[in-house]
Amino acid sequence: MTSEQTFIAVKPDGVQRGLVGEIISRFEKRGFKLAAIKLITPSKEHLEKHYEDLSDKPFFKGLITYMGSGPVCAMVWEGREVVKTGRMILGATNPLASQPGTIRGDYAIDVGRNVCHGSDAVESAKKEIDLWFKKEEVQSYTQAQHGWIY
Ligand code: RTP
Repeated sequence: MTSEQTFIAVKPDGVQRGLVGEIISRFEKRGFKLAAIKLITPSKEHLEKHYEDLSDKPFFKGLITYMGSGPVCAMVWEGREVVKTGRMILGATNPLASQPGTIRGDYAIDVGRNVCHGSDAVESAKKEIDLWFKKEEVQSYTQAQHGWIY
């Protein structure tokens, strides 16, 4: 069974609004497995690395300030095609373009306060997981319900 991992974060607005449990719940109920989780207020340097591909965008400075404004709930989720499916669970980057039933489509209206982040590809997920977590913080285990979901 091929499985993969993705990096999902509840951004500072999502943490302040009490949406952490809701977001975890959606991934759990879908059948994905939580491999790592922590609350962290990321430094400017950390965020500049995370968003280095966007450094020439006009919204870059505001994005770094927003993302460093409070605790972020950083997570690693695991399962079959979790990178692509995780992005579907989150919805489109611009919440106004997100379908109802997605996290952004249900809880956000502003692209600059879009509640959550999800890796956009398997390779970037690996880079992001390495940036946000130490090896020993990511757990490897078999879930009791494994055989029922797959
Ligand atoms: P994310 O990394 O947060 O999951 O978002 P994404 O891949 O869907 O979108 P990306 O283009 O990588 O943008 C990263 C974050 O930058 C903020 N943003 N603001 N026009 C704007 O003001 C604008 N565009 C993007 C959003 O918070 C977006 O999630």
